[in-house]
Amino acid sequence: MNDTIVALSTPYGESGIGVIRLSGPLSLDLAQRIFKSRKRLSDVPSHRAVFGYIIDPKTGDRLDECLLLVLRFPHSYTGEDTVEISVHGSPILEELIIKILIELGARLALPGEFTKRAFLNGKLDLSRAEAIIDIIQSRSEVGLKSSYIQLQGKLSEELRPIIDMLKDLIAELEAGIDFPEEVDFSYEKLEGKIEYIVERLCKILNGAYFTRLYRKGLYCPIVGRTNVGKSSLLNVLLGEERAIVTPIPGTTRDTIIESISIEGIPVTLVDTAGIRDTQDLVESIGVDRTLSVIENADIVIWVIDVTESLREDDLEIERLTREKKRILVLNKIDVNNRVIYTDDIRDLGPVIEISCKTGEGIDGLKLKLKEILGEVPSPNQVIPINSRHEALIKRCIDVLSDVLNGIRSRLPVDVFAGDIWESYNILGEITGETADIDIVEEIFSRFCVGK
Ligand SMILES: Nc1nc2c(ncn2[C@@H]2O[C@H](COP(=O)(O)OP(=O)(O)OP(=O)(O)O)[C@@H](O)[C@H]2O)c(=O)[nH]1
Ligand SMILES: [Mg+2]
Repeated sequence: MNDTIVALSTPYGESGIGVIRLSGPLSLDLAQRIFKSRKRLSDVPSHRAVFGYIIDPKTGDRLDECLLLVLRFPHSYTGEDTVEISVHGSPILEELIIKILIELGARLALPGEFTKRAFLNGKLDLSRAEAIIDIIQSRSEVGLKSSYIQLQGKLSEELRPIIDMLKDLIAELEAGIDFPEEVDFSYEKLEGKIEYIVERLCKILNGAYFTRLYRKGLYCPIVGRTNVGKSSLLNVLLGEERAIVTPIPGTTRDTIIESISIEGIPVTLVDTAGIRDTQDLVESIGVDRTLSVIENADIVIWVIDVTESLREDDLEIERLTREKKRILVLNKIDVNNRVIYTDDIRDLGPVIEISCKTGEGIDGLKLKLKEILGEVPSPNQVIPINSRHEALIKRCIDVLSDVLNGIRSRLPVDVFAGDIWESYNILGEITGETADIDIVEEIFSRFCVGK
């Protein structure tokens, strides 16, 4: 980390301003060589912006006017000397400045490298660094709030005392193994402590469902056989003519994805190709996609046409969605020749009657979705944990359950001491203190360049 990195930190393309960021020991020196102002940068205090000119160091030509911000070690985002140069947002100019800085000795930053340096310099732990990606990628206001709470370190705060307890336990057990006469050891006390830790971990795990809900929302495909009105339903829920609707069965061939918001939670609606046995190649690819969409669904909206009795294709959908939470939507209730009624299919799940043509029942369907969402707590009542953390905590609970079994069977301490070590290592992967370099690399590679 003793080199100096540079990247454009704003999106590439014409814009009001573009920010070029330098971080590392040579930041101020390199910036000084392309920058002219009344004051030398070495005399500018930290967190101060200076107005000046970008110059070409070879010719001395002025390239642009700019504002330059000096952030000195250790009080910067990365924990190193950092310079942020705000220039007019021209991609040609930004590229030229970066090229010159590289010629002078800087290196182009890798994706997420500024944040990785912040992590390696102890400015952030790993779970907080991950929160930064989530903030950048958030798709809803609640998702943003939940990610910000993670950035503030709520998960780390919850884990800290648990990790410390495990560390103390390990020290105690090791002392007990080495000097059995001097340490008074009790299975009961150890059991109590491990039970307490497992309980705390289970409580943290409860946050996973809601964190996912805040950040990703509900994934909610609209499925059914051809021509029942799936695309019509997508359009009414969105309030716009998004998908093509025709009386020809097999109109929708690809999945169409759109989002609506219910009580601030993003609900991703997916219009799918109607399921039927088909010889048409394009349509059959569409049908395959529908099957994988169903697999990932949180809730399935199963649309049934009330003007025709259930066919083999409908029964196929019933089988495919049986294990899922689903809402049965009886569509086309405006017509006279109705043959299916709620009582006929009540056993298959909650039923809502609608007409996409008149709009009848649509509010009822939205209410039903809300009901399925249930009481969603506000993000500050939930410990934010992403799927990586969730998997690690589950693994940790498994390992500690084995330890508990060992304790209850009164096995010798050295049999399960290793598992306690392992549980400590697993939790350390969340904060980063015991994370492998590969894991760290993988996490930071998900960032954009310049962050
Ligand atoms: N009367 C009546 N007709 C409807 C209603 N909803 C849809 N339709 C008609 O049913 C036909 C099929 O509608 P789509 O929305 O294209 O059906 P789909 O399920 O998306 O069909 P595929 O994409 O082919 O699987 C169209 O002619 C619609 O106008 C409704 O509530 N009442
Ligand atoms: Mg369709």
